Amino acid sequence: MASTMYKAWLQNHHVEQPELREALARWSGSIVASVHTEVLDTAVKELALGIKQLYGEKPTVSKVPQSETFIYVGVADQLDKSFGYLDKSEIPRVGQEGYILKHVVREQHSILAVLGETDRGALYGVFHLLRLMNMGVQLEHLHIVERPRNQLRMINQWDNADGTIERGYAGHSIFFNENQIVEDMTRIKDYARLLASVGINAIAINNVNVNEVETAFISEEQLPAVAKLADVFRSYGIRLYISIHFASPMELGGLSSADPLLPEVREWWKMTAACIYDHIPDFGGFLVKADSEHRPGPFAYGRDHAEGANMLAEALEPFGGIVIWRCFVYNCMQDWRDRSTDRARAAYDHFKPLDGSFHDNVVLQVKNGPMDFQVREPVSPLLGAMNQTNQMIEFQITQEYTGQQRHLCYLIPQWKEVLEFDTHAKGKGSYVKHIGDGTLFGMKISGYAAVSNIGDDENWTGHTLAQANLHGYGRLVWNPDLTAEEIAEEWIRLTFGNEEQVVRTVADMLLASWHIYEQYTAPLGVGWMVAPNHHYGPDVDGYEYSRWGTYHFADREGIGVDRTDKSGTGYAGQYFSPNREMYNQLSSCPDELLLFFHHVPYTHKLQSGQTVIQHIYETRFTGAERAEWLIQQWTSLEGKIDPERYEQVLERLQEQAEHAKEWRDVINTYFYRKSGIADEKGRTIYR
Ligand code: GCV
Repeated sequence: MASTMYKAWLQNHHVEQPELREALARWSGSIVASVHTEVLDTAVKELALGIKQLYGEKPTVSKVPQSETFIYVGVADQLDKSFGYLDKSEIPRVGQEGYILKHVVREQHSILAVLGETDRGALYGVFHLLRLMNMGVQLEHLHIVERPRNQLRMINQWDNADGTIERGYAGHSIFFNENQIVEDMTRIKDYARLLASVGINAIAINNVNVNEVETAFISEEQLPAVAKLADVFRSYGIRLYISIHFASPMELGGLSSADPLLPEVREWWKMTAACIYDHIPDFGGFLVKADSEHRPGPFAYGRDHAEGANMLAEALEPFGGIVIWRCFVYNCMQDWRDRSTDRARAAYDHFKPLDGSFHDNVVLQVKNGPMDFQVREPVSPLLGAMNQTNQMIEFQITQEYTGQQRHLCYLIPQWKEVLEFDTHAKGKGSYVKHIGDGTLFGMKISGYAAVSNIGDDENWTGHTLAQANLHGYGRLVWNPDLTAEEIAEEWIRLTFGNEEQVVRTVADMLLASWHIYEQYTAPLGVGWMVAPNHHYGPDVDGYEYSRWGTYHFADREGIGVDRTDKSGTGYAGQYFSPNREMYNQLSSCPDELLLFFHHVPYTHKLQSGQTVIQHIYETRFTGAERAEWLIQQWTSLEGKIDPERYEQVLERLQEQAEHAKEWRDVINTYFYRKSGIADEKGRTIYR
């Protein structure tokens, strides 16, 4: 039997309360469905399994009703053929992935209908119904119409063929082992279930840094094994994508160049695409990291990103495939002495001039911030800056810079802030979420991608509470108007059950955790200050004299990066007005981003009224205290959470609290030594 850790938010806890059992039991005996596709088959099986786990008995599944009450699962265009209790006129258009959950009473029949316009819609509808059952929601008079707001709801695996995972903190890859694609697909199927249950519809299975073995995933030899992965994901409505090596024509095809304008290179990609679609007819397309962090790309041939991406797009176009081209492009060989280069500017400077030159089946994948998934960054100014180019937004679920799944850091509130940011690209109300859903500029392709946080650890995510970030990402990109509170509460109920004390306590912990992490790590938006390479733990000057372009410029007078138009790198000027002015002016720059935009003395007064130095001390002390508070909250739930998960989380929280003290002391001491200014409250700062 799968452990509670493993089942994550698909627990389907056995329903004990008699009233609830009685209310729901009437529908739980019988499912009616006319299964004619694989995905619909998945939907019916998931529903039957869920009901069995919830109520203890497996429902019957039949094509025609065998009792007066039943759940009907189907797709709209099959209705006439199925039976006459529902007709099409009652069914609003819900799109390719939407669904209706409706309680219908007809003559003596009481039907709970789960209807999609397509089988994928029906699958999402089933998972929604199971959520309601898990949360004890009344199903009588149910009438819900849902459709996802965003088109691409994607997961990026950073898994390598050797079984390691770049920035993975939860064990080894579930996809690859010793340079082979795994043969036993059980765990991959369970992952597909988790993803589909929150609406994910696309996955890139390998790291964007593509090494030798993964380069060959698009070869005739490897495609049969890749196709098996595609089969598993397909049955859950998820399309498979591959990260490719830009120089594949040389690495695999034996050509002497990968120049995107050479006819033989273009021909090679076309043949390769045809071969991929022979094996995987619904293949999604390519994810590409090019000319970034030493990856090959079009620059080597004097070509630009559009020329590179369009070549691939042309090869995929006849088959309906797309190219997802990442904008994480910057100079990673910077000289720290060179103050004129600003890494934050790079994505905008590279891509904005190319607006309008990408093919229709290219979409640019832009990281949420201009640097690299720090605990606090401004929203990337590239989002909104291109009104003739498909764009999607990239988040990082894996906690590379946010505690590596050893610290609790619930990221939904951070992502929510990004989605609600007003870019002013088309005047007031030009929110990032409307770039994500494509409506701001009427884009053909748009959506979200996020780097996964799972591995082969029993609980998938290292820290059991980090499961909430994977769940929350899916739910948020299904509907960006859900609040972080709603998403957290849903996850807790599905994961730990409906006991109110558990729900309230865990929600408080999750919702406070991002700020807590921010409080004891790098201050006021300046970022980094982590140990180089592995990025865990404090090292204030770890990157200060390196080539990565990630500096804080602290000296004895002050700290921060001047990115203003007047005296700095001009990065602030990449935003639309009035954001540009807001960031340029000291008086209006939000405190939490002050040091990202300005270099100020330690004695500078924040809008909060505190000086920068006192803020640094204050928040480090508070952050470390609040990490202890997380432990108190959790231990108040002893006996209410199963021992396995209780102990696992406790152990991580204890490590976090210890480590938060290390952060506190390293940062406080560093700034005390630099500034010579003491803490106003005289707390312990080591000399
Ligand atoms: C996959 C950061 C990470 C790298 C990652 C890169 C990227 O630099 O540290 O591990 O590489 O981002 O997003 O491509």
